[in-house]
Amino acid sequence: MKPDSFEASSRTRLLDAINSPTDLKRLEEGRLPQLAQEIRDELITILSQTGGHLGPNLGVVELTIALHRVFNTPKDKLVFDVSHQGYVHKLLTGRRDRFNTIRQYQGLNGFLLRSESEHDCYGAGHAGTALSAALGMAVARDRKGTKENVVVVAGDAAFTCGTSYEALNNVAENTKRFIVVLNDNEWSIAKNVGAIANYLNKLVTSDTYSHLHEKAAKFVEIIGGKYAQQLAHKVEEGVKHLVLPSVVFEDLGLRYYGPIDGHDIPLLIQTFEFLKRQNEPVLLHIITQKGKGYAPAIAKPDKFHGLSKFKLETGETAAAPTPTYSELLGQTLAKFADQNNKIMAITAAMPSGTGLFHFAAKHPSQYFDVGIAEEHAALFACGLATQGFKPFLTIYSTFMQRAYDMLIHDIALQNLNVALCMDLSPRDRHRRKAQPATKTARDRKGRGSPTWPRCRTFRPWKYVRPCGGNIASSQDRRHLSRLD
Ligand SMILES: Cc1ncc(C[n+]2csc(CCOP(=O)(O)OP(=O)(O)O)c2C)c(N)n1
Repeated sequence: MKPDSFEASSRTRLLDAINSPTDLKRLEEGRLPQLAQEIRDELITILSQTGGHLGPNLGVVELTIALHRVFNTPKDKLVFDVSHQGYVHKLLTGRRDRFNTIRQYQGLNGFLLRSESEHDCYGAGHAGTALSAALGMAVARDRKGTKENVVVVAGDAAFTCGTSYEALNNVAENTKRFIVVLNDNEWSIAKNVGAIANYLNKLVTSDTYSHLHEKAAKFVEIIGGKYAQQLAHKVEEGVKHLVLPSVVFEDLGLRYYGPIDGHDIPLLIQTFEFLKRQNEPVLLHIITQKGKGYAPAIAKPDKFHGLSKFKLETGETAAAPTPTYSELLGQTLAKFADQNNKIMAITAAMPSGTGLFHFAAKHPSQYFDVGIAEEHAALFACGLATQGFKPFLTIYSTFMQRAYDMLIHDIALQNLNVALCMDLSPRDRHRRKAQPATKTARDRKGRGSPTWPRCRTFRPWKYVRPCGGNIASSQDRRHLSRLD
């Protein structure tokens, strides 16, 4: 489709005339940066009223525009990991006029939902599902003999999930056409952690590689054409193996491209056009900035990952009426640990949500953020417990589902002394005054998952819960102290 028949008046917003990805494809390429700006303005304005995942979405504006320029949903499949970064996709796929209902009663969901749009080929909410689900789609396509593209968008923290590697372990032997976009902004909710985060950082900061890569990209840009692309690829190939002794993704059978600027729309479009012609699985590593375009979100990526409504001018949110029970937990565990160096506090990528940042500040050597790896967190706690340590496994109820097998097979059957600190379970819904449990299906994944009732079927756990409205109540403190 020629990008010259777009008829929006210059006085109206470009965004107001985008009712489908087809409209986006009609727009002149030179006007896409303006569209990106309008999308950012829309995200900031609406989310200041509704709350939501602002930072992640501000970071993927150009990426999502480029994806919808090159690929054709719903035929092509875009699979977003977690899908909290799917708001821009919603805006471009016919949901712009209802965007102000996001996360509201009977409004748009805060995540992607198959039942909400034909452009949402896969629903999510929990991390680490996209690669496996997309691989299933790619294999189904190959079996059916159809030609659609399957593209995964996964954040760098998705690569701390074991499931992502379980999928990567199977990709190369099952399909030749599979595109993974690794959206690297260095942040999970908090700063991303672990060896993989360090590895990605090494790829990004390797001077020699960046320099030669830039040269190769320019070469492609100037000369164009298939031959040049192949030649440039050879240059990059050689360079990667010179600079990095082992390129993890290539060794797993995915051709690695990048890192490239994830805010450069022409470069992204050109790269996707190239990648979709490849007859081998590919991984494109893009660098983006979480919160791009909104200073308060850049300054505090953790807070603006997901937040309630805020003041547009300053990014301020209303102060919670009391500290949350999560904060109480973090502070109390820190107090226990003052007297007891056997206490270990574990989070799976949620130090602020679980209140453990209080603990981390006071007892860094007894604190572990293991990444989005609930199964590993539970097993790690088991190992500590077998050696006489006292692990506190702090995981939201909905994400504890991931570790359900470990709760039975490892903790319960071996009767290990592991304390489960489960936030947002059905029985403590009342505990967050600032974020009451939803009366709607606002974010279908999260609130009040039934992990705790299930747990009770296989072990006589000691159950302790805060019960006062005032978290400083002596009753609450007594309850918590029974955990020590
Ligand atoms: C199994 C699971 N555990 C924890 C979470 C909570 N969570 C939501 S988004 C997120 C971080 C995602 O980071 P990344 O994938 O890098 O995307 P970004 O927000 O940085 O764009 C986490 C930990 C989750 N969704 N699923």
